[in-house]
Amino acid sequence: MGKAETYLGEVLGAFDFGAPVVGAIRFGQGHINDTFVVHTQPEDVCCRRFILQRMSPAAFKRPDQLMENIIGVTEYLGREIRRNGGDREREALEVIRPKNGEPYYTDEGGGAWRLYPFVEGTICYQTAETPELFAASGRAFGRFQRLLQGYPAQTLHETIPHFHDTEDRLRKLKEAVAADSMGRVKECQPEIDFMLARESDCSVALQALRDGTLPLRVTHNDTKLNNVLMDAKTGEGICIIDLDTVMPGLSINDFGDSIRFGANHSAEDETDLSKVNLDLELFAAYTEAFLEGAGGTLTEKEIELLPWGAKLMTLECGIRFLTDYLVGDEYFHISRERQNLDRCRTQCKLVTDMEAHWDELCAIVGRQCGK
Ligand code: ADP
Ligand code: GN1
Ligand code: MG
Repeated sequence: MGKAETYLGEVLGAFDFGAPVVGAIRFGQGHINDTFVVHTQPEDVCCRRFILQRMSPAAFKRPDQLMENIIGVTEYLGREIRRNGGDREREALEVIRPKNGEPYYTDEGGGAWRLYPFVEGTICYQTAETPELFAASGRAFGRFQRLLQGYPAQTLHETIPHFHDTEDRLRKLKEAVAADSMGRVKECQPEIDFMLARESDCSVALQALRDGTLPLRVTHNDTKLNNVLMDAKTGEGICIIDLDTVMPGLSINDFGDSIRFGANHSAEDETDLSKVNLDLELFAAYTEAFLEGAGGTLTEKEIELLPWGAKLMTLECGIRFLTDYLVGDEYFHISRERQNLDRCRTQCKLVTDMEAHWDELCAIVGRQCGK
């Protein structure tokens, strides 16, 4: 399929931006899609920006189904936001169709591209600078789940099958270890052993789903801090983005993925592991705010299992980074060698920290439901 830049000219011509395009440059720090910001020059205002994305061909095999999900979810969110007196343009993404009227544009190399308005006056953070900021992201993700409570889950396509199937993720790791196609297993034995030692953990949430202890909901499934845009003035979480993985899932995973990424002060690929530590204050701030945003939609059992969401999402992400390293970095974008292994190591460190502070995590969550 080739580099996204090869097709940029063709793709820019396929959309009507309503004004001359001044330029398009790579944007953001997502690991999956090829994201560009497009600058245009209307006559009346100084500049109007758009987000143009080529959906990752490695991650998404059916862009048609993916975009059907996104259009369904963004239109539904738009109606809910308006009904609650919110600002639809800033609080939910809106798909802009190409000139051919399809939900997205397919370039000559087969790449699938979509367009959104750039949500102005917002900041996308990579680390939680303060507990207040992290709490604001938690409120936004909790609210997102509440707003989608009534969404017809059966109409959603599974954009990535087995996405948060931690048992399956471990199985794939074992296959990658057995194949050792890049000869990298020898470098990662401690990390492989770390994951294998936690095999029974991988079943905790899935088993709770299977036996009906946890309900299936419409969830975001990729709740990193950089997937919520924060209002530049008020610091509130304004718009949830990166809706590629909105699918039926578990609320504890949405909670947990945010904790994994945001409840520490280091980058996901930090190589100095002494800097990678779970911050209990951030954990507590997020927990309170997520539940406030969710506004009573979570059951007591879901709340009780929130620490498991945090541990499992971290473990699972570590397994995924490690698997991707072993197969030759096919899935997550990398900008340097061994980055996926470094990412895996931070996740192992965070899991270790969570295990060491398990009782405190449970106590923080327990306080939220009066236990
Ligand atoms: P990925 O799946 O690769 O993470 P995202 O959809 O999260 O792709 O987009 C990558 C980055 O682009 C985001 O982290 C954010 O910085 C920026 N971004 C995406 N959509 C918008 C938007 N509509 N307005 C402003 N910034 C956006
Ligand atoms: C990816 O797309 P992005 O960068 O927000 C990934 C998540 C991982 C995350 C790790 C569709 O998120 O599942 O947790 O990287 N998204 C997809 O940083 O696989
Ligand atoms: Mg993203």
